[in-house]
Amino acid sequence: MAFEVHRQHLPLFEDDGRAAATDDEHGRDRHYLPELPAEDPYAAGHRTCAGCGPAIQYRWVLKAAGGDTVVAGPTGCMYVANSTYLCTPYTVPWAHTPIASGGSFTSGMAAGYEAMIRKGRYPGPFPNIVVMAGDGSASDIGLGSISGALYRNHDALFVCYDNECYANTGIQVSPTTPYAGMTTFTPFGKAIPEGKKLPPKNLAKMMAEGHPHCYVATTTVGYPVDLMNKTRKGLNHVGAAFLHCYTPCQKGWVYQTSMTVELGRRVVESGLWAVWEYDPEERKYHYFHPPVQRPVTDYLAMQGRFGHMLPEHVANMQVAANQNWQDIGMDVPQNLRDLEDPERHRRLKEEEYSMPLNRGVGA
Ligand SMILES: Cc1ncc(C[n+]2csc(CCOP(=O)(O)OP(=O)(O)O)c2C)c(N)n1
Ligand code: SF4
Ligand SMILES: [Mg+2]
Repeated sequence: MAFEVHRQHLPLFEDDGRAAATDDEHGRDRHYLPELPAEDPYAAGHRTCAGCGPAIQYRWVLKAAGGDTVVAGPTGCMYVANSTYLCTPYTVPWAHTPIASGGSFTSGMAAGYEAMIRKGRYPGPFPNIVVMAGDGSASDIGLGSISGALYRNHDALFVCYDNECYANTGIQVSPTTPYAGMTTFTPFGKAIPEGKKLPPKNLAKMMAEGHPHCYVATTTVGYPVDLMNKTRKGLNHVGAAFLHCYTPCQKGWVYQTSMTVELGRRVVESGLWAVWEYDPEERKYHYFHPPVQRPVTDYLAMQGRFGHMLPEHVANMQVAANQNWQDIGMDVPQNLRDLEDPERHRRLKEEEYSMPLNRGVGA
């Protein structure tokens, strides 16, 4: 006899456009949060760095998923820093997988729960099944296994927490490291002054285009309600879902620890990260259009990993950002077009250097 598999339905949090607000000018609360569940399946007491973006993402995703959840984590910071011997922050079942097998392990969990429920060996309902893999795992070493799981359409949420490097082994370059991002494998020097020459891999678009039956979305830790609602939509979707989340790495990117959430907004406002959702029913992308468009320097200047960039590198980055604005259907304002010219950056730098040094001390 086969038993029916009952699936959970998680209600969405009220958003009301406030998650998209970028400043208080519009009378909206910049870091608005609705009533959240009290449960915290990723509790305090882990050993990630202060300001760790992936830890913030883990907390919001698991808060949104709730107590009836099972989690897997491939090797990376979020495995190592969260599983010191005899100590774990999880209040829900969690398992480590090798870095290459986040997709296959999670497929097995989803198929296993389905089979056990059908045979009457697990009382159900079908739990929320989540795997959260780093960018090194999801976009590189474990890409094949996640793609396989999406292709076979296992009912689980596959998340890539993207800190744009192989952080855990010493901040090495990964396919999602941005152009000019300095890592221990892409140091800047005479031969390659920009550090990294290649642009980042567009992982989420690969996943959406290659697996059009899946729910696919991107988000950042700068938009907590968006992150939690996309987690819930991915879990409510019957079948495979993929969520790509921008998560700053304080140690690897070298910025002030309190700026993680701010970076999650600025990367979007500077056109370097698009927030969107792909709806498999309509087969359409829905792009978020931020109300503010900034020069890329507003974002780059906050991080030590970009401190070596020369005017021509900054201009290249602005060209890429302007292309991204067009790709999501937004106009490029003239001031951002002007910043495609390296000369403009050279002059701005000279003006900055020619200012009196004691201007900030009452002169
Ligand atoms: C097959 C394999 N190659 C290399 C490693 C070494 N390794 C452990 S963690 C890690 C970094 C993973 O990077 P990412 O997935 O981006 O997670 P992060 O550390 O950035 O959180 C690497 C390379 C490994 N465990 N297995
Ligand atoms: S190295 Fe980066 S990703 Fe790893 S725990 Fe520290 S801040 Fe988080
Ligand atoms: Mg990483």
